[in-house]
Amino acid sequence: MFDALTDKFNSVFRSLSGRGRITEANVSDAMREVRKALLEADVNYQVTKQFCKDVKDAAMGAEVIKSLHPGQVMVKIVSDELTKLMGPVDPKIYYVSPGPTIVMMAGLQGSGKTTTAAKLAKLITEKEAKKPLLVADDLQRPAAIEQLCTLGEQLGVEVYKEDGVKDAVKVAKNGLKYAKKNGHDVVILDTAGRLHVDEEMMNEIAAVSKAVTPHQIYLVCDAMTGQDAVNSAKEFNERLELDGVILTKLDGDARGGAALSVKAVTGKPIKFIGMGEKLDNLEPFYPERMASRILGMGDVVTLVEKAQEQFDEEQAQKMQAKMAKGTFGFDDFLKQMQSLKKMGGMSSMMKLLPGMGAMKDMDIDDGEIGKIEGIVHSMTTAERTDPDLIGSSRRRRIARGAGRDVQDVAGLIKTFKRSREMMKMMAGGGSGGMGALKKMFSGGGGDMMSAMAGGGMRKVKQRSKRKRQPRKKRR
Ligand SMILES: Nc1nc2c(ncn2[C@@H]2O[C@H](COP(=O)(O)OP(=O)(O)OP(=O)(O)O)[C@@H](O)[C@H]2O)c(=O)[nH]1
Ligand SMILES: [Mg+2]
Repeated sequence: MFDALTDKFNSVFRSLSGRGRITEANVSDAMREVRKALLEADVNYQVTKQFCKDVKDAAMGAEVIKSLHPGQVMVKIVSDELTKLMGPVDPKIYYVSPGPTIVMMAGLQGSGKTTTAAKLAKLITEKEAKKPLLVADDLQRPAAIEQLCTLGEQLGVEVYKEDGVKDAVKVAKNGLKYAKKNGHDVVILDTAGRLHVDEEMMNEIAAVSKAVTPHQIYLVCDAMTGQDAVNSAKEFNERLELDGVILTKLDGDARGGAALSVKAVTGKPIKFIGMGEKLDNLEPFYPERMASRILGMGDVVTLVEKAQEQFDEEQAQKMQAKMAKGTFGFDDFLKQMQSLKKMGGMSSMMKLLPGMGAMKDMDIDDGEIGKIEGIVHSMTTAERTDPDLIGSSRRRRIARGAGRDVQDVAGLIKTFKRSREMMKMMAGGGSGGMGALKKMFSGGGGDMMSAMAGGGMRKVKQRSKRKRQPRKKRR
């Protein structure tokens, strides 16, 4: 997602890092690059212009925190401005009482209305324990009713339909009546789409809207159509009382233009995002998370903020010197873990790491650290300083001592060595303690975390590996 933008932002931030201070000149240079990248990503021209101005103003006014580096301050500023650009949003669905709450989907042909109606039905059934009714109110396309019925069947959600009828207002009204009679909390209306915004479609959907007065009207937009999606959103917004936009096919949107412009151009927030064809690929939209995704960094901003509160600068400097020299041993490793613990526990930190978002539902027990501690404590002092000493018989001894499998020990040593290599590489940049810490998390975090997690978390290790692939080429 948003690969080009992510790469561009990264190269801009890299060019700023290593400089002592943010000056007007280097911010201007950076912003020229950012502007180009945004326009290439199909972000609306006005939006781009305003965004770059806002970032520049914020950057010029920003106090550069001593322990951070200009590149990082810029990351934070850009992230904040991206968040502002796409927000604020309210990801909650509001229900009326007494029900049913009426939700209407509108949008161009093929934008994903029918699929999204079904996804929404699934979400509110599972997460909010409601009983929705899907109403097949697309009477234009012959197969539309059947498509919705198939989806309804898959979900076990009832679909209201009338075969051979052409009056969308009538079907909507009857659907609502049916829902009231049968105790449905929510009615989701699937409507017809057209190739372009045209009078006939607008009249039909406006008539349906007037007849049943939906509580929520969502415009479904295909993110892959970029500016076209934004322009159609503008037109729909002029004719209907939109409550929000559902941006679909973000999984296939490599540019990000629509995601970034929709709110600024229409004034309507993105409420949900479609992240795939499967029915559970619908997520509430969070601007700060999207900003992090665009910047390709997990929620590193929060991580840096947290680290800043908790991290011992002096200790960090020492660690960094060791990392740079490659003399970072298992004892230092344990110290790092203890720092992490202080920052709020492994599981909460994991969620903030780049590429680890997928694990947010997984419960990572801080006890995992204990297992690694056990392994490290079974090593001799010499082994902790120089893991190269550990051959197969020592591995067996350590495993016995820690009460773990030999593979667990071997796995920990292997990933530790790899992390150490990476740290050496990254810490060489001459940046301060925080810089090293941040880089470690944003670049080598996967390895570091896998190493920390050790044998008990092989599943996690594989996932983080897969996710990390694209980061490599940037370095
Ligand atoms: N990759 C991806 N595909 C999606 C997403 N949402 C919908 N689609 C696909 O987009 C295509 C069109 O989706 P529909 O739900 O039929 O679109 P529609 O707006 O109802 O189309 P009409 O009824 O013809 O106006 C289908 O192949 C969906 O599987 C998404 O978030 N990601
Ligand atoms: Mg449809």
